[in-house]
Amino acid sequence: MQTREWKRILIPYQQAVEELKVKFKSIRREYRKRNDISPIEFVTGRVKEISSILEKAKKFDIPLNRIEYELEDIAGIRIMCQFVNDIYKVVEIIRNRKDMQIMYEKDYIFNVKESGYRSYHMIIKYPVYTAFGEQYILAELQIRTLAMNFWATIEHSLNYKYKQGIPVEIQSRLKAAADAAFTLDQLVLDIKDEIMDAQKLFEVKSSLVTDITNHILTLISLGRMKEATGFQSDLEAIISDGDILELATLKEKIENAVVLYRGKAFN
Ligand code: 0O2
Ligand code: 0O2
Repeated sequence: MQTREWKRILIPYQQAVEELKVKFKSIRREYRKRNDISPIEFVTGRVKEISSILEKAKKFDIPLNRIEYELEDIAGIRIMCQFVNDIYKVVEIIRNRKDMQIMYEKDYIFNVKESGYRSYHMIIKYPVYTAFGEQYILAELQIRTLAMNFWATIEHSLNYKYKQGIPVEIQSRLKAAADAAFTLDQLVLDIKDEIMDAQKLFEVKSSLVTDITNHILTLISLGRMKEATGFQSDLEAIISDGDILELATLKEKIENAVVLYRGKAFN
């Protein structure tokens, strides 16, 4: 097959990866907008390189005209989570969607691979609307924690270096590193509530500061420079020494001031 032909075949996969990235990033954004903690930390995606497609097809004896039906990870999405139980929350979110049809799932967290690899895989069938009509493609979703991702990234590079196979001695060290990464996941799960409280506090604080700053700008636009400057210095003082309650009180005060001066401006 010529490169031009490959490029044509890969178009719907590229589109699927872009669309799926947007969809999963939107879930994260929505949680954040609601001042809630997202089970999704970050999302990446890629279309498999032509050379890797050919290599995998050869390894599994897939004829070129069957690649689109039998190679499930030409379109690949990776969803990273902070905590192991977030992975299962993301799985539930995906199971409840109507725009992705799950073909099958592989839980490499319960069924750890020989190498030490852990992740949750979902193979989905996804509709893509191209210029020439609707087409269904297969995509692989890999859902994992930050620690699992760290390990898999390192192991992947070593696999690349040792084309003939990673030496046994390094393999057993890698296995130990995978178990250490999983122990880390378990340890942070034990203090998850503490971590989430701290993150939530941070989210609430930054949202209050954004609101107050926007109100200060409104006061300036209403010509209330003196009041705006007063609120600005109150805000700076609270940011350096105050707490969240003081921020909430300041927000209420400035909201009242905006209502008052807006009323005066329009009367
Ligand atoms: P933001 O503002 O950083 O959240 P893209 O095409 O750029 O949307 P791509 O090319 O698929 O995404 O993947 P890329 O560039 O590897 O990373 C995708 C997103 O994941 C980027 O965020 C990265 O910042 C983020 N990312 C990658 N590695 C890490 C990591 O180790 N930790 C964290 N927290 N984030 C990471 P965005 O989407 O550009 O936006
Ligand atoms: P790439 O470069 O990441 O795309 P396999 O039997 O592993 O060859 P299979 O049966 O199609 O492949 O599916 P499986 O086992 O679910 O693995 C699919 C993908 O999961 C792999 O794609 C990797 O991305 C990841 N993966 C699976 N096992 C390991 C592992 O031991 N280490 C790391 N780092 N990643 C793994 P590709 O095509 O192998 O590679």
